[in-house]
Amino acid sequence: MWQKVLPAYGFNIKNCTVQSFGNGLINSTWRVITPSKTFILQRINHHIFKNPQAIANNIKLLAAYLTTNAPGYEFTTPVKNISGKELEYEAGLGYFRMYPFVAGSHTIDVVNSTSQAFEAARQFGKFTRLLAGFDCTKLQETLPDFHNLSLRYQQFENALAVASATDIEEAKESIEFIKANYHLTQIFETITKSDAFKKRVTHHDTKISNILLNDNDKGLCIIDLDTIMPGYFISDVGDMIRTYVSPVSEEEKDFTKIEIREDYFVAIVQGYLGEMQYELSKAEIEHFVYAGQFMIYMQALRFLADHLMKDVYYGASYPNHNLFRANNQITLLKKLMEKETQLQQQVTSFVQKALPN
Ligand code: GN1
Ligand code: MG
Repeated sequence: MWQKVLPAYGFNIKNCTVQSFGNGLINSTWRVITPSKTFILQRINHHIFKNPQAIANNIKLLAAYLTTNAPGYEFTTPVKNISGKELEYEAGLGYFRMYPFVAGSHTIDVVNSTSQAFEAARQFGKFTRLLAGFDCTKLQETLPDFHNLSLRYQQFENALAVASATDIEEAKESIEFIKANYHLTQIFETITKSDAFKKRVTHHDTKISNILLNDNDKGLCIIDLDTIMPGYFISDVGDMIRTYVSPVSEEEKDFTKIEIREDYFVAIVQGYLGEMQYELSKAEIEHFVYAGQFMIYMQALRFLADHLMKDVYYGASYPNHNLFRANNQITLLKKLMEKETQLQQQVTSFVQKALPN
């Protein structure tokens, strides 16, 4: 489909090499090598992002603020097509945008050193910190209620109401676990009502592949800016805990490989709080480990609901794929809960050490 899109940017497809890039579940991404420069082309899944223009507007506002208030900060913005637009619409194919490829950068799919976890956490923390003075209510919600756990729980219940009896029977234990841990949703509800929890500019997809690293594995900048919206810090910290702390991803079917690596957790604390400690309230810092529980629980119930709804959202490449993913996340959540006290203690000691005497 990129064959139809490249001419809109003035490229002759005969001179371009195009490779599929990354492994996101929602959007499609390609690397486009032209004789002069390399680009990243992405198709926005507009069944999910129903208002692609909102993404483009948000990025423009943030880029303008950062250019003035944080000159030198690397923030990748889309290139314009030949009609001067950042968003390219192709009838029948949907919306696309193209980013310049940052020279000397690479991405990784799996965190395999604490320093990578630190670098990523620092970049996501720095991003929110640099935008602390930006009025986040100016941003549009590119995915309304994306991390609204109450609504996600409701969707899970709706899925249960329409699922087949066989599917429910097969997923019985997983369903019971989600229901038994409903208190995690209630904590979220308390957060949304509390003045101690602030909405800030939040990335909402802090997986490691959304960080560009340089040749020495130092963080360069954040990418995948579609879900940047006002949000709570628990979304960003939570998805880092969810995806960096275990040596295996949500795709792993051998759950004995799922582990909580405390040193990786500490790397997230150091990287993120090194930037954000003085922005966060005491109550927010006390919910650092909860952030991980919140995101893992929400991901588990989203996978489970999708399984019960016949994989309409995430798709599946083998039978029960989303049930496996849900159970993987449930295993991770159980292991995180076992270590809650000792991990939160790591947060407390970091904060105490960092406080000026
Ligand atoms: C989706 O497409 P990708 O991989 O960036 C999902 C995230 C999930 C993730 C799980 C818009 O992200 O919320 O955490 O899959 N994004 C959307 O792998 O639903
Ligand atoms: Mg994404």
